[in-house]
Amino acid sequence: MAKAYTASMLKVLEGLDAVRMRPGMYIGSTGTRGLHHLLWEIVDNAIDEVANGFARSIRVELHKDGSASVEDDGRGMPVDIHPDLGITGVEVIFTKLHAGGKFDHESYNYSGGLHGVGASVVNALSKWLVVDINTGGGHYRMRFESKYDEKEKKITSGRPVTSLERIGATRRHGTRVTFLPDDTVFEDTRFQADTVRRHLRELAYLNKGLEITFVDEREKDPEKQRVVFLYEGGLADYVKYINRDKTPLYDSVLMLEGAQDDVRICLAIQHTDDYAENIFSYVNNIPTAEGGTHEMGFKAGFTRALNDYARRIGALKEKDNNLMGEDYREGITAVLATFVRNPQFEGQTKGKLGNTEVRPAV
Ligand code: 28G
Repeated sequence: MAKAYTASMLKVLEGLDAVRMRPGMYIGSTGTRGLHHLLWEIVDNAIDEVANGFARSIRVELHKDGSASVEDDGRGMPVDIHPDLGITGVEVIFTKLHAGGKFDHESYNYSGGLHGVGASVVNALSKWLVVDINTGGGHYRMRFESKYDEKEKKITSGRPVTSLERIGATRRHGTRVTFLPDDTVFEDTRFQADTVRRHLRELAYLNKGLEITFVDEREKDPEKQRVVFLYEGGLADYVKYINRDKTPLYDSVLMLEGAQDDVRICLAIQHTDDYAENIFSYVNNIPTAEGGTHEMGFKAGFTRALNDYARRIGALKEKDNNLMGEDYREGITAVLATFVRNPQFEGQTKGKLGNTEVRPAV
């Protein structure tokens, strides 16, 4: 048992070294996009905990030493021993490569192609990473480091340098991850406040009711240090935000939500006096700028619904041809968010997914 454990663990840790050898394969680039991708990766995990119905709020902090923290108020990563691997769930999460990277050929690729590679990739590309877990019973901490190994004559990535230590009692629950991106991997390790703010605002719009607090401890102006994003109107608020300097043709924002099988969709629409159409679509919180079947389905359904309506109220007579989609979309601002349940959540019924809700305007 001990021997098998050591062997399998060695293999796992070699995986982290492979990430450092070809970072671009896992996070796209070692430029500023790749750097921020580390942060999005951890934020995505926190959002999953929210989407699954276990957490309500997220906090993102940028620290003066260049590190970043992400915190959720969910269940806390599993601190018990994984039956097959013989290590704690926490250690599995930070040392085992997960689906999403090209490492795993079975896994899907989103438009960005790189989301969901997992916390282990962030660990591998950080100088150090600390995870704090509150289970409702105890406060646990574990630390990982990447450093030059004299014996191996290379950098060993993301190695545990402590065990998962119980450092106190608590009634709180949640996970907090703090990491320092490695300056030997990234061209520039400075997180950009504007980029982070924009991304977090977008996520708050896409996930109605999710509270995201952003704190930039490097910011000198105390007014700009802290901001909370929380949109009870979700995509309707997003559309209002996009139309803030335009002239809407009516006050309300049409909002549609529905779910079937493993897909949940959310849609918000408001027309303006513009000529151009402005459609933003997403799958699992990732922008799909090139469109896709979700956007095509929306357009086809919207055209049909309005033609049907036009006939019903007599605006189109029997002899008239249907109008074209472009006619109905002139000046439209629409945001379409599609959520597809990942296979890993098969059998899971609790949470936001699966709650079908269709309701009219705000
Ligand atoms: C703060 C920064 C990012 C997370 C959890 C909670 C659980 C978890 C995370 O499980 C996946 C689950 C069991 C195999 C799950 C806790 C079940 C029971 C969790 C995060 C797969 C790992 N108790 N919170 N992962 N296991 N927050 N925030 O990463 O089946 S990750």
